[in-house]
Amino acid sequence: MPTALITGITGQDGAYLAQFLLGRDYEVVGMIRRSASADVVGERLRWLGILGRVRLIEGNLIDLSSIIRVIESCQPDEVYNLGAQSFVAASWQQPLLTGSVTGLGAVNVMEAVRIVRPQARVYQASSSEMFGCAPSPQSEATPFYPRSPYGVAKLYAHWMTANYRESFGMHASSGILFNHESPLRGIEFVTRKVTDGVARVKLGLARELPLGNLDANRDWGHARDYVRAMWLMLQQNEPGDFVVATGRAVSVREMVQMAFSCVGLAADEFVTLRDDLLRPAEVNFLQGDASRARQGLGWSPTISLEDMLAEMVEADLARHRARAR
Ligand code: NDP
Ligand code: GDR
Repeated sequence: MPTALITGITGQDGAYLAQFLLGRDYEVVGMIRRSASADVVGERLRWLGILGRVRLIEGNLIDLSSIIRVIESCQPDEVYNLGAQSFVAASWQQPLLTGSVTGLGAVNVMEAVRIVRPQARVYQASSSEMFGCAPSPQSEATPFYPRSPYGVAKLYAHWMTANYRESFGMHASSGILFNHESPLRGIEFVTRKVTDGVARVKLGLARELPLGNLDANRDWGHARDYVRAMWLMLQQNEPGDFVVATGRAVSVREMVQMAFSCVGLAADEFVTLRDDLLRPAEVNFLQGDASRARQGLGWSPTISLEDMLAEMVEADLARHRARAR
């Protein structure tokens, strides 16, 4: 039975990846950071019904010795580094923390693997934010131009992944994933904020939904599809970099309209614009070209944006109804 170590297992992707790997008979180990609120750790794993099936070990991305201990303890065959300060807007408020966790944290993981378990295959969670304002469609060949402290930190981690691959012969791959969402998406990200807002409005719990820039375009996919691509990268004989995207760009405005239409309401009646939700620098247009992943990994997305938003709205309606009981 192969063993996989996931950093960031308590996040959206970590939870879906754990579920995916359990379905393939992996032993799944998750590194979690110590919390004073231990009772809420693992909410997403609980939601998927797999909390009791994964082994959780404490460690922190900014503490190399803790990662070394985690790897010594579980001797993983595959390491998925999904842990990060991943909220772009917060990266201007906490640029140093973002650099430490999202950038240097990835190097700590690679150092720990190099020292303890160099034969393990490593996945680094890179991001379309690294493209920033580079022209679309963006592929592995597109020059990077990050626009946020988060994007810059991810770009550092991305190049360090390539550097460990080239310097030490490690099987280290970088997945350049475009936005992917699900009912387990953090409430601060725009799709989930919107589907939660739609549910509140529908149930009479709110009368408006404040948003920032509606003109940005994103290439949105479903996290369930995207964790499959992560795994596929580590099953290849050779490591590499892969863009993972749907190839369809949709504006925030259109996405909001789609989400409200799921409950038969018109977005214009509820959306308000708030300047304090605008970012110091914006990424205007992301649209990925995932040809390499399609050809090299045999990967393609299976869930449309419309179906995903419907699933998310349903889940948020159910959450609010359950709370009201
Ligand atoms: P989440 O924000 O949902 O999860 C982040 C995870 O990182 C959480 O488990 C969090 O733990 C953990 N974490 C944060 N800081 C530390 C730390 N210092 N030490 C250990 N763990 C830490 O992110 P997603 O699941 O959405 O994304 C997974 C990865 O993929 C991230 O690296 C993200 O940047 C990247 N990515 C995501 C995309 C997306 O659209 N979702 C697209 C491209 C890349 P805790 O629960 O304790 O906060
Ligand atoms: P992003 O996702 O920054 O692309 O990063 P987010 O959902 O936060 O923003 C997408 C776009 O929506 C606009 N927007 C708003 N965003 C938020 N969060 N809240 C609002 O109220 C709002 N109004 C408009 C934003 O300005 C932006 O243009 C996500 C994260 O998961 C990263 O970790 C990941 O690397 C990238 O996707 C790919």
